[in-house]
Amino acid sequence: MILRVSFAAAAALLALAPAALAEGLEVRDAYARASSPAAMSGAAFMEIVNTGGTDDRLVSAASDIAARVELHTHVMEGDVMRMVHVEEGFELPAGETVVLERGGRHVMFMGLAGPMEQGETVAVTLTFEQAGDMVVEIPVDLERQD
Ligand SMILES: [Cu+2]
Repeated sequence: MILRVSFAAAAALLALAPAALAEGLEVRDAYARASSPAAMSGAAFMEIVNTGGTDDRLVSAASDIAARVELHTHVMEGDVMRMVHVEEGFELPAGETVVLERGGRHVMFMGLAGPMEQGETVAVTLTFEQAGDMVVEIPVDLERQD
């Protein structure tokens, strides 16, 4: 019972101060897409800028729009580009910008709860090793090519 109460208090604090907890990290130019209205999966792309003096790491992502959210990258296997789940997350060296982009690293939504509609936004919680949780509102852009 005591554990449950203190967990709730911690969750409330996270909800109140996401920006402060993610100090030193900035998410720019984020967008999300699915390949078709019937698609069961989608992805989000963005630039993550570590403006602080400490190395950090994006360890996980979560969202209500999908049953599972994973951090993925693409690897070449012979002539075939394949997506793989990056268990250790994405390293964010101090002072550097890490780009999540088509054909590269991305946030993967698996088992979409519904179609991703042009112009909607999806709320995604990014969890960083040092900075904690950051909630980003990511616009759905089905037309963007890069
Ligand atoms: Cu993927």
